[in-house]
Amino acid sequence: MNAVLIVIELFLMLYGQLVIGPPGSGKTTYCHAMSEFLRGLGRRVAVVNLDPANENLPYEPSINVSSLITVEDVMEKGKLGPNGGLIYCMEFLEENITWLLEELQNFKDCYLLFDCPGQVELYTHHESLQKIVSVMMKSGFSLSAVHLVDSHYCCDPGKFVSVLLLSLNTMLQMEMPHINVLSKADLVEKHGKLHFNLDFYTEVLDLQELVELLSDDAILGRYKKFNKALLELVENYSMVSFHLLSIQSKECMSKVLQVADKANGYVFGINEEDRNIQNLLSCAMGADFEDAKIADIREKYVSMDSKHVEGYASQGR
Ligand SMILES: Nc1nc2c(ncn2[C@@H]2O[C@H](COP(=O)(O)OP(=O)(O)O)[C@@H](O)[C@H]2O)c(=O)[nH]1
Ligand SMILES: [Mg+2]
Repeated sequence: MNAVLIVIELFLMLYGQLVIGPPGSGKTTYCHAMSEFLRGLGRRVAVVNLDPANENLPYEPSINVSSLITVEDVMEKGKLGPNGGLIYCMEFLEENITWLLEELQNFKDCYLLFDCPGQVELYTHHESLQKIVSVMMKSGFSLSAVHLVDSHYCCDPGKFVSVLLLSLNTMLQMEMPHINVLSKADLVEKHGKLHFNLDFYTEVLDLQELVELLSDDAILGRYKKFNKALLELVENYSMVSFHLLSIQSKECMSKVLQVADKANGYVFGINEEDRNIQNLLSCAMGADFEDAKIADIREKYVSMDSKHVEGYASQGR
């Protein structure tokens, strides 16, 4: 069956999330936790494992790319390393996209969660995943990218700059509705105190504050102009902001689901029984105050006594 016929068969809009992000950012854990959370809300869910290197999955995948191709086979037969093998697998999946579309036919009544590989080149410049998503979007799928980045990068200003650039690059490359998420927020200060209040990292509004911090750094201080220009670039695009997530927190899971549903249009769809006008309006209007986005995490996980936090707060934030 070719892709055109499948487009015709998929007359219903199918909603879901493409869960992406660097290795270890929590994608697989999120897919498991979110699938349980959604089932608890009464939704039918299918988790699709698109990472051919994923072993010991904590969830039962409805579709598993490993039944099409595995990294071990590719590495052995193609004499490739793990990274090259993974890239080959994604190119193979792109060529065999009809396999995936046919498999998805069995889950037309489900909300879909796609658990993706962690190689960042797949999101920053390699084209296979973007093309796979593009074919799916044209075939009647409405997906939002949920881009997870480990929140411990907030503790280091230099690393936070690279997270900002990675997120912006990924948004531009993937060309789809997108939300950025700082994962493992319960561990946010495990590797050191934050220099600013949490909303500095989630709202991404005044990045010039970071330039000053970077200038204090013995190595990065030499590149003040360069860092300033990079941060201006992120600010000028005005596209990057973050939501906080700890999978143990129902409030966080609910908030991330709400924004993902708003991004993929699930909340505006017409074929789900549990939708109501209040849900739709509150989601459409973004009814939560910004502070509610971080209040739960701040109370539970972040100490508020650091010098910078006080300084930042005293500037009216
Ligand atoms: N404390 C904490 N750990 C998490 C959270 N999410 C994921 N992890 C841990 O992060 C590690 C990497 O997660 P995994 O889902 O395998 O990352 P992936 O490579 O992006 O799929 C695992 O040990 C998870 O238990 C979270 O919200 N809080
Ligand atoms: Mg994984």
